[in-house]
Amino acid sequence: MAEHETAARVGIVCGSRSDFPVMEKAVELLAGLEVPCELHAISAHRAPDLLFRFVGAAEARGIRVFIAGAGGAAHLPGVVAAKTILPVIGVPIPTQVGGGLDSLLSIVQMPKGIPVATVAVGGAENAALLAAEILALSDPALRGRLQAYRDAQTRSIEDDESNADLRGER
Ligand code: RP5
Repeated sequence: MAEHETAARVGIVCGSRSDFPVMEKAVELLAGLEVPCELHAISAHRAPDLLFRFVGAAEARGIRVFIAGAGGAAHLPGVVAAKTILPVIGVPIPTQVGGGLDSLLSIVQMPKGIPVATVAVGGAENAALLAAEILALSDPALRGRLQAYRDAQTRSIEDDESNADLRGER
């Protein structure tokens, strides 16, 4: 578990430590936006009771959004969503099956009634941005940091050397 000093607002969970290289991209992005988060490896099928305890206690500890990553028969995000009314964002982990098509379909094809917002295969950065956007609905300072992130991203493209001849057309 990686825990920041202040209470986590985003709970990040994945099915295995082998998912950490993908999920740590979300941790890094949230840290840049000054959003406290925590990262856990809790398999939904190997440790369901621990997963239920984690999800059940999370809201009282300050968590407002979950990011859940899993690969293969990726039921973890759906199981998390089944146990909470907080928003859940699913991250399909790349696998040997079509680059992670199995994970993508497992997460995106949630039957009606229990939604999981699904990002691209390996798309942990977008999961972090979406989580931050949800939190920013009630956090103007975070909204400002998200806008600054967007502006910097746009500037880096406008300032790219390949676009030098287009600068006068701004
Ligand atoms: C899933 O199975 C995990 O999310 C991981 O992506 C995949 C492989 O898990 P390990 O064999 O690395 O534990 O549950």
